[in-house]
Amino acid sequence: MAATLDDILHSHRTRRPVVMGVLNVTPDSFSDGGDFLSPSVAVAQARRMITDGADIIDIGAESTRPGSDRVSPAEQIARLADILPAVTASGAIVSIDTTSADVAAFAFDSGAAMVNDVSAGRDDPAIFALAAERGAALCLMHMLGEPKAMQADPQYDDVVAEVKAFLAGRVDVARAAGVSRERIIVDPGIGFGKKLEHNLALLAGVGELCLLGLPVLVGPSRKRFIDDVANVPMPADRLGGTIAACLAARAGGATIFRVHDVAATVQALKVAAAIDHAGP
Ligand code: HH2
Repeated sequence: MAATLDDILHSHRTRRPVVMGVLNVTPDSFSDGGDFLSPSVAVAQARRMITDGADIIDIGAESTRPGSDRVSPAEQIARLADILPAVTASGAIVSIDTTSADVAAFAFDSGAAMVNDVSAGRDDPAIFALAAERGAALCLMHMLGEPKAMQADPQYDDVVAEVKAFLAGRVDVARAAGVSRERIIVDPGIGFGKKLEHNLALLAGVGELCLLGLPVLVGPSRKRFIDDVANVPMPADRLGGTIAACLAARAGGATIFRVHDVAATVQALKVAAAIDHAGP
């Protein structure tokens, strides 16, 4: 059975795995750009991910891949207008992947229950008050720099400690704007201003992020670090690496997995849980 929003927000306590299926309504996303621009194809993809076991559909209308250009809120809303309401109407829990309060407001008006903000409220601080007012769930992600230049030469002394401190600080800012702690999810932002060693350290160090006492989301799906490790140039071929990363993060305590390939991820999480239950 698909998780409720409460199940998702309590997943760090229950250890229930939650799968967030990615639906990019963009011409330029790094792995599925242009695939789901047509409303009928996008809605069919959302339905398929739900059938495959997705608990949340994360819909984005702006690519944040390295080097990407910004998309205005009006253009994001135009891309979403025929798609997001149809997905919420099908009963799915919808998350809007945006850093714009205007786009989030449109999504909430159309039935979305969550905002996934890769800038953690730094792009448009009004997003916190809006999430608070609507009682929405809020995912705060770490990113070093901006998508345009974030992969230029990211540097950290201690990436896990720095990401954890950043997230703790953004949680405080969100709470000061009225967001309930019970509605917040945190995410280390795999691939956002990180070299290979940083992505691996964060996946290995998820347990440290879990000490924040909030659900931890990870989004390793099809990302370039998998190519760096295993020489897989085509994003669509990176399923094995995606699953390995999800299972490693799960072992560290992450409970929410943002992926393109829902069925295979759900299968892997079920088998991992069954093995755990059989253990001593
Ligand atoms: N990754 C992407 C986009 N949004 N949100 C969260 N919370 N965590 C992530 O790791 C994350 C995210 C990038 O992946 P994708 O949506 O497939 O690509 P693009 O940004 O090119 O649309």
